[in-house]
Amino acid sequence: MNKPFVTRFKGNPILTKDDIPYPVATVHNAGVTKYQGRYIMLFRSHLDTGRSIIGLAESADGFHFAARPQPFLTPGKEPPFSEYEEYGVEDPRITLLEGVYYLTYSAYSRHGVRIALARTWDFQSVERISLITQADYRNTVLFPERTGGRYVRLDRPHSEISPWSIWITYSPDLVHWGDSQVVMKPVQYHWDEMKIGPGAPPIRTAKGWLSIYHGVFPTMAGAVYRLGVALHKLDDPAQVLGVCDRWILQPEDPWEVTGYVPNVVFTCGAVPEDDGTLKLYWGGADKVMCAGTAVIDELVDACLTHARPPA
Ligand code: BMA
Repeated sequence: MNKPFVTRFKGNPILTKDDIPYPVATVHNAGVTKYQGRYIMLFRSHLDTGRSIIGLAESADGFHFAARPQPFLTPGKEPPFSEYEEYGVEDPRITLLEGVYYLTYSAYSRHGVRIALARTWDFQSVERISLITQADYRNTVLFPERTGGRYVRLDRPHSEISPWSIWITYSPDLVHWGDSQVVMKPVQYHWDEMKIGPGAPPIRTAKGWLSIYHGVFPTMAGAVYRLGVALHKLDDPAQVLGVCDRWILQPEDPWEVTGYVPNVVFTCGAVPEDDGTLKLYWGGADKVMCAGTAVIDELVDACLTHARPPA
């Protein structure tokens, strides 16, 4: 048996709807970062209407989280956000970039799903900046640094013609985005053959940007969501140096196998630590939040030594 890449925290799930002081049906797909030495988790919750909002939980150790009494981000009330967030806000990612914490999240409405950008300095107040994609996009992660003077993101447009793939897009100002190109595609009859999407915002390592992504496999019992890793070139992240052939995490625990949507592990965030490990966070079956640890060098080496073609 292959050695697992991710060691699950023994206290999983780390956050569930029972821990939330307001009524929610789920707690899942959270972005996580460190702020003033503490861990901040922005988690998605379904309401009983089926629409989603974003809450905030805090932790000293990255495993034991306490939720704030009020949600952090609910559908915007001012144009243009009021129209495009009418059906909810989902799957937040957090990137610390030039001293500001930026959030990218899915904005749902009758017009489809697109990505909104917001920022906070203190996780007390949050300021919406712009809607930064058209419909239909999900899973957009900002790199924590500029490349060649430009801001960079990985994103995942929908397509009727091609399996949904990972793209890269650039911006001079975080608002206007372009120069898109596809960088990674699902591989046929492979664990990620149906579709892939960016997961956690990329992490800088000595050998490249580590990207933890999700890949989906269709089965007769529905889709299975797993996590994989890819490495992008530091000074040109459009170049994928390697994609690990194996997944690094698949649904195994009971709360990953059954829940709101069965057989899902889905990440929106990972926190690198000074000791060379990272804390990985994932939603289990779209219902609870889970955590685990991995050794960054092992993930990087897996991209380079067990590589499958990126596209
Ligand atoms: C995707 C998104 C995610 C979700 C996943 C599994 O399409 O909706 O938010 O976790 O499906 O249901």
